[in-house]
Parts: sequence; C-alpha cells; structure tokens
Amino acid sequence: MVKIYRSPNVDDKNIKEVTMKSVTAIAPINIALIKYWGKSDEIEVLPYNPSISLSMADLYTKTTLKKGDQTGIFFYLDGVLQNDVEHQKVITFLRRFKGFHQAKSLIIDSYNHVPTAAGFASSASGYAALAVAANAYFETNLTLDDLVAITKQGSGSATRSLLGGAVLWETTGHIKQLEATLDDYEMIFVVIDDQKKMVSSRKAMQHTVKTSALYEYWVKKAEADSKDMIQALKSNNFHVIGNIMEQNAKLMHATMLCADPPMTYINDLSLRVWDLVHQARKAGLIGYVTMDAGPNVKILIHQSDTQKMIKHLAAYGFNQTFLSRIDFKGATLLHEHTHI
Ligand code: 2P0
Repeated sequence: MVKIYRSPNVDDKNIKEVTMKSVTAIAPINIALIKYWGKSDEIEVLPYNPSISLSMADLYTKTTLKKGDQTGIFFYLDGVLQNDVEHQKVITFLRRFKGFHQAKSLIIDSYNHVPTAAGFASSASGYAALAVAANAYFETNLTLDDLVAITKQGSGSATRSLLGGAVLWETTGHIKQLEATLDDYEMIFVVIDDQKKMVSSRKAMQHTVKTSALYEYWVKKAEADSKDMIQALKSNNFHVIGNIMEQNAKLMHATMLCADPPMTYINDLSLRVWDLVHQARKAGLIGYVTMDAGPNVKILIHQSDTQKMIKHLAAYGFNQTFLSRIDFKGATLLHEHTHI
C-alpha cells in the first residue's frame, strides 16, 4: 500500500500552488582533503575547524521536484518510495523553504549516480541537490549564504557540494571556492566494504568531541593544515597537497581512536591498501590516500598514473575500484519545465 505523506499546516482552502512545473538539479559528492570532524554548535551546524574538499564530477545526485497526481509528499530514492523516517528527514529539510507548506502535492525523485553496492554515502550530494532544486521549485531566490544555512542542516559536508573545484567550509559557516588548478587530478575509490556504516558520522563526531584526548590538538592542527592546503592548492603543488591530505586523514582517524571507548572506521584491508599506495610511491608511482567515515580508501592521483595504480592494486586482489574526475560546477540546476 502506498502511504500518503502530507506536509503539516496545509490549509486546503487557502492553497496557492507554485507547483505547475518540474525542476531538476544535480550536485557532486565531495571528498575532504582537510576533514570536518566535530561541531562547535550542534544547532547551527558550525564546524570546530575549517575543512576543504574536492567536488567529484562523476559521482553525483540528481533530484527532480514535481507536482504529483495525489495529495501528499512522496520521496523516491533510486526509484524506491522511502520509509517514514526518510520522508520525515526530507520534509524537515524542505520546511525551511517558504512555499513548501503550500505544496499539497509533491514528488521528490532522487537518484544517486554512485556505483551500486559501493558503500559510499551520498548525503552531501543529496542535500545539496535537494536545496538547489527546492530553491528553484519554490521560487525562493536564496543567496548562496542562505542556501548554505539550509543545506548544513541536512548535513554539514553537503555545504561543500554546492560549489565545484576545491571548496573551503569555514568555522563561521561560510563556503568559498579556492584558487586551484586541478584539471589533471583524479580520485580512485577502492571498495573495501559495501555495507552501511555501523556508527553514523554525526554520532561518531559527537563522541570524539566529548571524549577524545586528542580533540583539542586535532582542531589546532586542522586549522594549520587548512592554511597550508590553501597555499598548496594555489601553487598546484601535488606532493604538498597529497602529503597534507594524508596526514590530516590519519590524524582524524587517530583522534577517533583516542575517544573513550575508542572507535575506528579503518580495518585491516584499508591499512593494506594504504600500505600498497606507499609502496607504489617509493617506486615512483605517486598517489596519496584519504579515508572518511568508512573503511573504503580514496587515492588522489594524476590521471596519467591512474591505470597503473589500478593495476597495482588489482595485483593484490583489490579489484573493486572506480574513478572520478574533479567537478568544477558544483550543484547546478539542470532544467525547469512549466507544464500548462
Ligand atoms: C568530511 N565527514 O569532511 C568528514 C570526514 C566524514 C569523514 O563530513 O553530522 O554527514 O550531517 O554534519 O557531513 C560526514 O559528516 O555530518 C563528514 P553531519 P556529515 O567529509
């Protein structure tokens, strides 16, 4: 049976529908070079330290908003009508757009263009695409700052998916695109585990902030790393970018390991891949590793070296890999159709 989800406060007599159209937006996922790990303000969703990410051109979410035939809010992800919990998340997010309350019928149709069973979370691209689509659908004409303020309520890292290239998310909550030449950069994603993560990043970062003996040091070091990364990106120094990225990821995971009780997303296979990339580097094949809230490994590399690295990993049994180039557009409105 199909459930009907109604937005609250709908007054049938007084409905001004703005919804005679369909809008579609896409947003890239992003991979952090300098990680976001902990909120100084849980309500406003402000990060303790600045973070910097690269948007990914080939991994994205595409979301269409359109009027449905039935009364209610219907949220589909990859063609599947979502459960109550997922509907509530989306409705809570969309309530921040003026005009949402007046929508008596709305279909949210979202597709994650990330290889299936890859175990890569796409909440960042999902909320960024939804924000940009909703801004057009409800004709709210929000500024980038306003969009950031809404998007971070969905997921902090989603703010960085609003822009392309290298993106800085500051502790004040603002985002900006950094000066960087990244044309020949690529990211290899090595699939270690395709299962949903055991502990959500939201919970894991709260636990780390509260209990990790390393947390204060993490914040200071991430601030310094951000400054150094901004310079390295500006001068397009691949080795410096890669080294800072690797050190920063290690410190984030070490900070989690120092939480009480300790926690980690790294497993023995992640470490094995990390080691293989190091061995390759010693032999002159240069790639740098980062990891997020899961055991999968990402490798930043020049496009000309990608196939060699993939072969090297496959020789040791790591043959589930996929690639992305860098995205330079950020979240983008694709089309807007008005139906008569
Ligand atoms: C990042 N991660 O900078 C870090 C590194 C995961 C590891 O941002 O609580 O989903 O919704 O703001 O943005 C994942 O955390 O967390 C994340 P919330 P989010 O990419």
